[in-house]
Amino acid sequence: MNEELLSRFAEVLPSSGALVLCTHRHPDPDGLGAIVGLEYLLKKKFGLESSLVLEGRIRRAENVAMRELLEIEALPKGGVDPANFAGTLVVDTQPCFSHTHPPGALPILGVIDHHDGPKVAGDDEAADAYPWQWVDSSYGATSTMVYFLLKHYGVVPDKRTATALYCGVRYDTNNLLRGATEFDETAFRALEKLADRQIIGAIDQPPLSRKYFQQMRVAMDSCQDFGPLLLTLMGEVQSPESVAEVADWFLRLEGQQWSLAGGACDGRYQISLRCDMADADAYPALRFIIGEEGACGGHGRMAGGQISLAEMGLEEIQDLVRSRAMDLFGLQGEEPRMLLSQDSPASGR
Ligand SMILES: [Mn+2]
Repeated sequence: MNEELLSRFAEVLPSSGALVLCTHRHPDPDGLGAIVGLEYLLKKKFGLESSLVLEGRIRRAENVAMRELLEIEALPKGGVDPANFAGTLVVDTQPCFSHTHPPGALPILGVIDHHDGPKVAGDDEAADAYPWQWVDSSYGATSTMVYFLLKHYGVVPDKRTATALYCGVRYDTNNLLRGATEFDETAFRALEKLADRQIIGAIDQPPLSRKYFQQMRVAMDSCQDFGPLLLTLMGEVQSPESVAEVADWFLRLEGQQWSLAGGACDGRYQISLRCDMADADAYPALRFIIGEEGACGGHGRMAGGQISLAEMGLEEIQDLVRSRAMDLFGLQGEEPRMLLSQDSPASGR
């Protein structure tokens, strides 16, 4: 942990006033957790108010429940009056990522993120891009980094903040099973003791809409089994999160190694790639599959990205993704089996 870097965070903050906190479009529990954690730190330690700006609807049931139960209120994106704020802090993403659009009229004062991407720590250009930047992919969650930032400044999270940060750590690391380091484990254990168990339970098992089950039926009907790869290229989907959810879900098929899912939503073809092998690196794999046509980011065994539907048609994008995935996994000429076809083995392969 670079304590000197953490100390310098205080230097970029205004002496009074308010900040905007934001994350990537369609925020996930880690982005929300990191925002709530920072909001608390700014208030408690520095006496600064902050307003959250969330871009894109939150539709995954767990994320909706987290937002409602923790009463995470946000300004509409167009509702930021630059006169009221000194600057912006960006969490769980980087301003250069295509799915991230901080309010334009405000300076970006700081960035906290654990994703690899176009610019990462160590990149000279990135190091000077903003007054303060803590980008380190050796953390499984940005919420872990925010936990350590609170700790550095001697601030103990209250119950709501601890619950939000805990959700962030556990969802991004899948309960410390995915890409978690000793830092994530330390944060997880400490936050677990402080978090609200009733709320954690309710976020874990939220009510699911009928649409959810309809979407899963479409996914099951679309899933092609290539052996080392499950490929689920859907058409229009209900939310970008459902693409990630489908990729996660099929990864649970026994013996599976990679799960790639895609679906069209909000003018973009969303793509999620997952792998269940310990040392797999999903980001370069998805970077290859998306190529110059789109943008992506990722961490460890998970990566996500999108290709705009403005210039390419849905089928054209699906063909491109399929063909690059076949190239990458050495599956050219392989005949897929539909996951649910009658001749699929009931178990094993
Ligand atoms: Mn994250």
